[in-house]
Amino acid sequence: MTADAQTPDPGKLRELIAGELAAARARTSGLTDCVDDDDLVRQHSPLMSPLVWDLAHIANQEELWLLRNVGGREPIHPEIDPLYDAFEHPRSERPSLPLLPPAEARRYASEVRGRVLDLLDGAPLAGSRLVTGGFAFGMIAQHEQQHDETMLITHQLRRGDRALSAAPPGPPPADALGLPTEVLVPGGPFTMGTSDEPWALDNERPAHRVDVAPFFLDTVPVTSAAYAQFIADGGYDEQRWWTPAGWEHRQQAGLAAPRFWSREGGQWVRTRFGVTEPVPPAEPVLHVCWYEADAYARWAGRRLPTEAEWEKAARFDPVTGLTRRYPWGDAPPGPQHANLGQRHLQPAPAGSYPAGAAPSGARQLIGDVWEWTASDFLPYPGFSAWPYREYSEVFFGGEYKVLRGGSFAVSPVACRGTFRNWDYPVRRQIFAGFRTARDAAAELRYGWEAGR
Ligand code: AVJ
Ligand code: FE
Repeated sequence: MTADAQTPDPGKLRELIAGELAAARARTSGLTDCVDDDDLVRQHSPLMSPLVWDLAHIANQEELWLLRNVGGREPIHPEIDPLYDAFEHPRSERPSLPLLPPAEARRYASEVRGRVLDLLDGAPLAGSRLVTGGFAFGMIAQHEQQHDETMLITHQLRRGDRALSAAPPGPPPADALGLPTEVLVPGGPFTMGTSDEPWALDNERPAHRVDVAPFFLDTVPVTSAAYAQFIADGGYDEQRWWTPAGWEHRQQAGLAAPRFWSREGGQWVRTRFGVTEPVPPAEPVLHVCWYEADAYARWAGRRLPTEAEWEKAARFDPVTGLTRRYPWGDAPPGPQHANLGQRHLQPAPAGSYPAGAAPSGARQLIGDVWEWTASDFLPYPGFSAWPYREYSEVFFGGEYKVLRGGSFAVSPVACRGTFRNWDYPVRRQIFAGFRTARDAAAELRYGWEAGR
C-alpha cells in the first residue's frame, strides 16, 4: 500500500500509516533476528555499517522526526545522536563507536515506536507541511525500508551459513521468449516528477515538462546470459567499450565479471545470501557497476537510457498524453505487478510480470533490479530541499549516477515511477542491473520517407 492523496479521511490515513510502520518493523526484525549478536555488531564489509548501527539509526531518525519535530517531545537519549548521524562517521568507522549493544538497540527502537503510535492517535495530519497527508510518517516508513534494503545488502556481503530464505519467483510467462527485444517510446514532451504524490521525497519534486526525442528501449532488463556473452567476447579486455574513467577503474579494481560471480568447471556460478549455484541465464544481471553497464551498452551498439527517457518509458501513456504513477496505471503495486518487498530474494526471469508492463510494452521497469541510467544526480528545476538538506541536496552533482525502478529488495512504500536513487559509478554491492536504449529519430525519419 502507498499513501493515497485522495484519502482525506484521517482515520484511514492513520490506519495506512500504522500499517506501513508495522510492515517496516516486521522486515527490520526479520533481518536482525536471524543472526546472533556477534553477527549484528561485526562489520561484514567496510562498505557497510554493522547491522546494529542501522537498527538504532532507524530508531534515532524516527525519534528525531516524529517524536521531536512532529510531537515536540524532549529527546530520549540526546547523547547518542552523534553516533547515529550518518554524516558524523563514515560507515567504515562505525564498528569502533560505542554503539548501543543489540538488546539496547532493540529496546530503544521499540520504545520509540510505542511512543510514535501514541502520537499518531492524536497527531493532526494537516496544518503544517510536515504532517500534511502524513508526510513525516510516510518519510520515516520509507527511511526504515531503505535501511532494510541496506541491511539486505549487508547480508549479501556477509560470509557464513545462510540466514535468510524466501520462495523463488515463478517461471516467466509463456510469451516471455517471444517478446520484441526493444520497444519504441514516442518523442515529445511529458510530465516528469511529481507535485502531488503525498509521500514523494524532495528530489522527485516538482512536476515539470521535459521534451524527450523518440527512442528504443530494451523490453526487459539485460539478462545474465546476455551479459555473459559480453564477457565471453572479451568485453572486459577491450578498452574501446569503456569510458576513460571506466577503463581506469576496470584496470585498477581488476573487474572481470559481476560481483559475486566466479568460474567453476567451465560455467559461471554466483553466491547469493550464502548459497552458491549456477548463474540463472534468464535472470536480469545483478551486481554490476555503472562503468560495466555503460561498457556493455557500447559493446551492444547501444547506450544507457537517460533518467528522463527511463521515466517517460515507465509513466507516459501516449493514448491519453498523461503521466501515470506506475507503468501499469495509478493503482499501488501488487504482487501481480512487480517483484518488490523482498518477497523473493532474487529478480524474476526476464519477461515476468506482464500485468506490470508499461504502455510501451516494456516489462519489469518497477522491481527486480535497480536500473542504472546515463544521468548524473541533479535537482529538477524548482527543487527545494525538504525537510532536510542531507537527504538529497548534498549529493547533487557529477559524482553520483541515478538508478531507477527499485529492486526486489525495495518496499512498495519506497517505490514509485518518480522515485530516484543514486550511487557512485563504481558501486556493485547494490541490487543494480540495467537496460539499454538507442535513438529512434533517424530511423523514424527514414521510415517516414521510405513509406511515402
Ligand atoms: C537514497 C539509498 C541513497 O541509503 O544512502 C537512508 C537513503 N538516506 N538514510 C542511502 C537514505 C538517509 C539513501 N539512498
Ligand atoms: Fe538513514
